[in-house]
Amino acid sequence: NPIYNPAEIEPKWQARWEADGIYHSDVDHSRPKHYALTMLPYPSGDLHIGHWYAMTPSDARARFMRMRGYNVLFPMGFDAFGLPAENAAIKHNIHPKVWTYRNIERMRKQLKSMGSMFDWRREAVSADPEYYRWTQWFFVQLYNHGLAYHKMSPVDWCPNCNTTLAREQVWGEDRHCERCGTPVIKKDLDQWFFRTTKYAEELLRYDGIDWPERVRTLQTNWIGKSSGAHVVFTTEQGDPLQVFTTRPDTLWGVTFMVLAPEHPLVAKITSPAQKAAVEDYIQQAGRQSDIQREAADKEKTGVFTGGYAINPVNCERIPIWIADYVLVTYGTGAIMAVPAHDQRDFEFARKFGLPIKVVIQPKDMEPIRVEDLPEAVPASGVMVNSGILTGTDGEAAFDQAVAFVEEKGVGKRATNYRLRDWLISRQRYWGAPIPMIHCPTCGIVPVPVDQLPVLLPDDVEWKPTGESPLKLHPTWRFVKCPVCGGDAERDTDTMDTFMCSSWYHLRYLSPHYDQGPFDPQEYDYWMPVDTYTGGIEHANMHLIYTRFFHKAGRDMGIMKGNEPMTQLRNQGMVLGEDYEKMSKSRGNVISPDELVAAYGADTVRAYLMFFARWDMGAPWSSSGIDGTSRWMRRIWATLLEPAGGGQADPALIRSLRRKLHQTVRSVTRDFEQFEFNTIISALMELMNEMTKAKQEGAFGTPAWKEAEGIYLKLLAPVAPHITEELWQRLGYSYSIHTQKWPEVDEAAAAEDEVTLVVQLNGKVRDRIQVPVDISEADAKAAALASESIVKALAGREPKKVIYVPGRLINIVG
Ligand code: ANZ
Ligand code: ZN
Repeated sequence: NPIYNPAEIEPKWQARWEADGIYHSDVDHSRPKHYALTMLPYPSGDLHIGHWYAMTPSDARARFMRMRGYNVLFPMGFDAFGLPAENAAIKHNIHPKVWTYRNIERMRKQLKSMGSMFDWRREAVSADPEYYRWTQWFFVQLYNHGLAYHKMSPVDWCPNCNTTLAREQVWGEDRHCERCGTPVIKKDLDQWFFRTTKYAEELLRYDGIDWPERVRTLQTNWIGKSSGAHVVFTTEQGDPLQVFTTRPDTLWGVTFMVLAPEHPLVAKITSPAQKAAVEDYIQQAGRQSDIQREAADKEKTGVFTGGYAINPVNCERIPIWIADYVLVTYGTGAIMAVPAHDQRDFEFARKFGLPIKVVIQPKDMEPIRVEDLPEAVPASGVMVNSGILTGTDGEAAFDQAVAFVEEKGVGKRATNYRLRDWLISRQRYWGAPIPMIHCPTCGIVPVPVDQLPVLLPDDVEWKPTGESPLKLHPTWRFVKCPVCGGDAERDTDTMDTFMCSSWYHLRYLSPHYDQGPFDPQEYDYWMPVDTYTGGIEHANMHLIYTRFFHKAGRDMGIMKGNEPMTQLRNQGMVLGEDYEKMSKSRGNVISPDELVAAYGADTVRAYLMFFARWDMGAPWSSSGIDGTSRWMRRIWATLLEPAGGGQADPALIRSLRRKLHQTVRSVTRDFEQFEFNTIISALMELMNEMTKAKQEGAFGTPAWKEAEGIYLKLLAPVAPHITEELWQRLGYSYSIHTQKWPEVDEAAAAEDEVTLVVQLNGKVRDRIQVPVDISEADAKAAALASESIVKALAGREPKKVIYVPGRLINIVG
């Protein structure tokens, strides 16, 4: 008998499938379409077990959808630009391009070793000029539509990576760089931004998309919408000083104002006597992070500016302070302080001896004595000491306050978002060059689209100088202005790589198309993405950027529909065996290559689907994989090794077929619902049942042949190689992967017996097992024979027996 040897059959079938192109996503117009997308990897060098954990079930599900009769597009590519390549260049003196493409080569091989059904003709690599030509093209479109703009702004700067970092790339209390751990500093630079904030409101709506609640909540919090009002105070120098407040109803309780230390009016309002203290404080605040500054438990600090403002609702003269708990990046960077009702303002007032004025009397509290207040008073109740608002409460007070300031022309209703515009510029080499030209005469001019791509030069030196290596290139940046023909310079920054990954799902549609970013016909057929799978850690950046990108594309007439991805599902994380996150530095990384060499890809795939709930993840455990491996060998032997038989007890056949069709039902449902571990356990159970049936003579019967065929089809998406091999050895025609998914035979799947509830006068007394097709008379007789009924009736005749078929019998007695 042949033995199961994955090392032999896996490469054999992979080569055959590739040669035959059985996974090409061709379109048969009689079938519905399914675009299954899994997040593309960064070519860091090696595929790790986390990639397999994410991708195997996605692959299995795409295969399942194909067998279910869909035209399936399941592409793969590489998010190939980015810092690690450049850091490797500096460290190992290797060109980022060489490093990146070498890694891609290696990872592509690994991906193929999984036996995945990726259609490699659709591969897209974001660092290919034919790809980034269109990334640049999108940039120009956004610019032409007013969605990209240039401005000087302070940025977080990593002095080690020599680059700006997005807010999300700065981590921890000490504000370190996400990639290298170096503390981040502030720097002023000319930068490109995309107007993501224009879409803040629309991004809060998730109409028609099936995305996990958790992701929507993360996005909603990230966008951070607050409703309130802008109110304009006036400084004594006569400058308007606008604040954003969510509580305009507390305007009569304002006793001071606080500006962020970086606020532009600070210098002007500061009195000569306070100048030294103010400047000192600004210095000190600049060294801290927004997170540190916002921390609720932080001891309040601040300095009086010596300046005053006038409160527009009651003309009171109030002092202006600066303090680091007010952030320059939020709202207007200035607040009206209401210490009686805002805890941070309360602490500040107590610390610096500033007045506190109660303007809201909560309904369930004694009249408040300010001197005794231990903390801010909850800001809900009836307005007091508030001019025209006095006596009003709740929302009415809010609305009246807004109406009042609007009428006086000193404020209006306003909505504020935490979301910032997307900072695109990176002062690095290995990215898509920003296709803009700076002309001393014409200003900023986009590179004409017929001159795209602006190619990255190969001959650069990446010394960590703090400047973009493109700036140091002897010739690259010097160009003629496309408008006036005069001497001009290229923008020497490259784009944030999140720009590349915001539209890769579109490049897959036609990766070599050269009339646009994608072939519109392919777009019309395949888009939107039907199922997107990947990590929840992308909830805030990639998944917001890609939605923004799609909506902007729609408004520019390039894309269609409101959302790029209809359904999103997130996998959990595989931790190290030690319950820690897997990382090279911890030395707890599990290499899929070694596992494949030891067990074969099919076993690794099945085990990854089995050992944890896919959406939860779990610490890796090597011990369980042997069980999965034994199961594979058992399948091989049970289906292949001949046995006597050909005749079996009809009851045995009946129960084999019942189990078989119940498994078809549960596996189908579980694939639909992304519940992969239960697919494996159901298939293991069915194999147990089949092994038993084989021992009892079922081998070779029609029911056995049915079970054998269906078993292989159910397993095919999980373990593509062994199923193809057995399919062939058992004499079926190639390929199992183009077979139709099995249908449930409902009659076969039905249970033989049902449980009837037996009641006496409406109270449950017993439950009995009866054949499904029992007659009414037999059912009643069985109920009356129940021990507890016999006892309860004690010989009496029941008055009436009511039978609800398949459910219950009620005895009235
Ligand atoms: C007066 C007031 C009274 C406030 C009260 C709150 C409660 P969210 O909900 O997060 O949007 N604020 C405004 N800009 C700020 C900034 N740049 N840095 C720190 N705090 C800022 O919070 C809005 C509230 O946070 C605003 O409403 C303002 O304080 C403060 F009983 O104004 B409020
Ligand atoms: Zn010019």
